[in-house]
Order: sequence, then C-alpha cells, then structure tokens
Amino acid sequence: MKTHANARTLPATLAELLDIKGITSSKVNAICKAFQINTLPEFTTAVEMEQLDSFPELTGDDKKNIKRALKLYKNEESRIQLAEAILQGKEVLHCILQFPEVQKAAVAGSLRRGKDTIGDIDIVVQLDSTDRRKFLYKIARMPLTDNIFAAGKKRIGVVLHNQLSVYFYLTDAKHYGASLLYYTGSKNYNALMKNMATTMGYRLDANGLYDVKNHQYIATEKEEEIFQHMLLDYIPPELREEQGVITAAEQHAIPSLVTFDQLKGDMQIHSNWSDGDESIAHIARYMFSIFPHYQYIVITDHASLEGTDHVLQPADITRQAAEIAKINNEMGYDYVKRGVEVDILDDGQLSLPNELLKQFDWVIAAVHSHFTHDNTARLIKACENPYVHCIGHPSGRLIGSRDPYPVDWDKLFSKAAATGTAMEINARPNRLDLDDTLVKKAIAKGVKLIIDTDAHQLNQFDCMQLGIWVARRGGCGKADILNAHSWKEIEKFKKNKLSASGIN
Ligand code: DGT
Ligand code: CA
Ligand code: ZN
Repeated sequence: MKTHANARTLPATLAELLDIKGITSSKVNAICKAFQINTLPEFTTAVEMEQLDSFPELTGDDKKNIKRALKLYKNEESRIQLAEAILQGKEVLHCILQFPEVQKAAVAGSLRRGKDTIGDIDIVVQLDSTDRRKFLYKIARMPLTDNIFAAGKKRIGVVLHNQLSVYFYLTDAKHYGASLLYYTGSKNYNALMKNMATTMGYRLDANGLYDVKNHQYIATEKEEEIFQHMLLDYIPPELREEQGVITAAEQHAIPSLVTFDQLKGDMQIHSNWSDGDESIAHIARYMFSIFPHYQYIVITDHASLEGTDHVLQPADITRQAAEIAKINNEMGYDYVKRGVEVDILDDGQLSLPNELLKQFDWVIAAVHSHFTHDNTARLIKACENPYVHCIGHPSGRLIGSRDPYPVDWDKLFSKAAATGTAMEINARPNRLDLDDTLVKKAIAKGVKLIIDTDAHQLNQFDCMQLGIWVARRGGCGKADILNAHSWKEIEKFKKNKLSASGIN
C-alpha cells in the first residue's frame, strides 16, 4: 500500500509493517529471511501457522503486534458498504476538525472516489509539523478510537470501535494538494499520472510536482494546480481510475457529471400498499418538504396476478389509483405518479398482463427469482414488452451476500437501446445496481438510466446520493439520466418506445 523510508531491503508489500508500533525493520527482515518470505500472503501464512513462535528474537508483544497488523489487511468480503463509510468518514472528519491544530482536512481514498465498497478510510490532514504529537495524542483520546496501530511521522493508523480502520496522512500547507491527489488514488491512476509527469520532465509524488532538471518544486498547495501544470483539465475524483480519463482531460473532453440537484424525482418507491412502511399520503408530504427540487415521485408497489403477501392484485391496483388521484387532487397537480414493479417470470413474461400495465405511468420489470441462472433471455424479453419502461436492479447482486447472475450485457444493452428501455441504478446501499462499470457500458450503447432509491422507509430516500455516485463513476452526465429531466421528457421517452413497437 504505502512505501516506507527505512524499508529498502524489504519486499515492497511488507514495508508498511514497519509503521507498526514496536516492530523494527531488522525484525521483519530476519523473519523474512528465516522463512524465505517475499510477499504479504506468505507472511500471513507464516503467522497463521504459528511459525513465529519458533523465532526466539520476537517477544510476546512483537507477536501480538504482528498479528494485529495482519488482521487489518482485509479481504474483499470484509470491505464495507459505501453508505456506512460515508457516515463514519463524516464523523471522524467532524471530530478532527474540532482540534485547533488541524488547519484543513479532507476525505481521500476510495471513499472520496465514491466506490461502492470501501477497504479503509483515508483522511488527509494539514497541520504544522510541530503539532503532530498533539494531534496523535488527541486521536488516541477520540471517543471513536479503539486503538492506534501505526504512528509514523507521516501516517497514523487507527482502528475504530466498529473495527473499521482509518488512516490519517499528515501534511503541511505547501504539500496539501499533492497529498490529497496522491491519497485519493486510485493506485492505478496515480501510476498513470506519475508516468505522464515523467514524460513531461516532472516528478510527481505525495509531496508535490517537481521539475527534474533543476530540482525545482513547482506545485502544489492545491490539487487543481497539479492538473494545470500537467496541461490537464481537472479530473473529478470519481473518474480517477484509468488511462481513458487522462486522455479525455488532455483533450478537454471530461464529461460534466450529473449532480443530485439535477434530479427531478424518485422513480422507485414502495408504500404500505405492498412491502413499504408508509402510506402514500405520508410519503408525498415528506418528499415534498424534504426534497423541494423534486417535481414528481413514483410509487412502484409490487403487483401480480398471483395472490401473495405484500403484493397488489388487480382490485388493489384500482383502489390505489383512486387514492393517488385523491392525493394529487389535494396537492393541485400530479405530483405522485402511478408506477408498478412487476416480476419477470421464468419465461420472461411479466406478473401482470399488458392490459393492466398500460394503465401505469411507469413500469419497472425486475428479476426476483433464479439468481444463479443466465438471465439474458428473460431480461431481453422484458425489454421487448412495449409497456415496460425500465429494468429494475438489472444484475441482481446484493453486495456482500449475493453475486450478480450471469448476463450478456452487450446483448442486453443493445436491446435496451434499440427498444428504448431504461436501466435502473438502484441506490439501495447493498444493491448499487447497475454498478459503475455496467453504467459505463450502458451509456456507451446509448441506454438511458434512472437513478432511484427503491425506498421502503422514509430514511432511505437519502440514499439517492449513493446512486448519483455510481452514475458519476460511470461517467454519466445529465443527458444520460432520464429522471434528471421533467415528466414531460419521460412521457416522450415512453411514447418513443411505443412508436418503436408500432403502437401509437
Ligand atoms: P480501499 O481502501 O481498498 O477501498 O482503496 P483505496 O483506493 O482507498 O486504497 P488505499 O486505502 O490502499 O490507499 C489510498 C490511496 O493512496 C490509494 O487510492 C492511492 C494511494 N496509494 C496507496 N498506496 C499506493 C501505492 O503503492 N502506489 C500508488 N501509486 N498509490 C498508492
Ligand atoms: Ca482506503
Ligand atoms: Zn425489486
């Protein structure tokens, strides 16, 4: 992860063990030599096999420290969801900004880039070097802190009570921008930027941008200055992953990414008519006051001809329509739209017939069964239905508990574009489905997207921001997102699909 000044003789991936309290490079070196270890996984195995016990130079404390350090190398399964990391990150940031010696601080790493899962939280902190001890002292006493596992000159590593780790990267005003750029990553992006700097005769690292010829420091107090000196347009953190974005920045072709303020409404909401907690009237009142820039909301309860719990039957649909009409009547305009979420059945048919689907303002079709099958054919069949406007949570993944089912995405997105069917970015914290890479693929094929919350409770409406992040990481501008437009535009989209199907 990070390099260490005293670590030249160690394999790079082991270097950061040296920040751990009480572990010296000579001890780590001796262990590596004795057991012929070159990589961190080999080191972990040695520790797990209790091989360290046979190593006389290590004290009991040394062994404890090493074990604790290795626990922090989390695997994929232990990554946390973006929603939780945002809350934790905000809490820690708020806390350290109260310390008078902290001049400035910002979240970096995968959290700043808005990735759907987060390994650990990175925070860049600007303070005078004379204040570092004081800062460490305060971090140790912060109520959120469980223990401090690394306390280097430039880096402090902390485990919070919920076992999430947070790194603080300490810097001063002169190097703040370069630090923020470096610790925002991604690693791949950093490597690409570094290469580009090299070809321009610069050196770029966490300390700044330097002119190699005359060893002169060029930038940077501000992140933006580095981009300017490298003749690049500013690249938003969400896009900092691959070469393509650097080329785009050179050519002034960075897309203007969609923002939360641009959204005009939430397009998937469940009320207590199906499996949601709240009445439609209550949801409408809440949304109207909390999200004043929304022009419409779409109630999309589950419905089917089959009589199961929490699913609307045809008779319920008629009664629900009357209730929505009454609410809109009281509001004076059609703020609440009548939507529905139907199941895509085994054979690609839907859980409601077209005669009923026709009545709705918005129809979402989604797979709720056979999560391990290849679902390409079912999804394509749903797209071919002229009354289906959107495919809900298209990949079916549940982060941390269910893998996406196999789909031929090229085929599906081509069909969606050809039929004028939108794809959903479901913003529930454990869905985020489509994910960023699929979003990128979808918009490249001209597919329109919807960002919605799939909320079942009032507090879930805030998750819209997570969906915005996915869209931004996928490179979406306002034009790619259908619900960043008025309802009139959505009606046009629906009409186009009907016309393409030969229906007027
Ligand atoms: P995560 O924590 O696994 O969700 O992912 P990141 O991106 O937050 O990565 P992390 O926490 O290991 O490091 C934070 C940033 O620091 C990373 O995005 C880029 C920078 N960085 C860390 N180690 C290296 C490195 O070895 N080389 C380069 N080029 N950059 C690094
Ligand atoms: Ca991180
Ligand atoms: Zn669903």
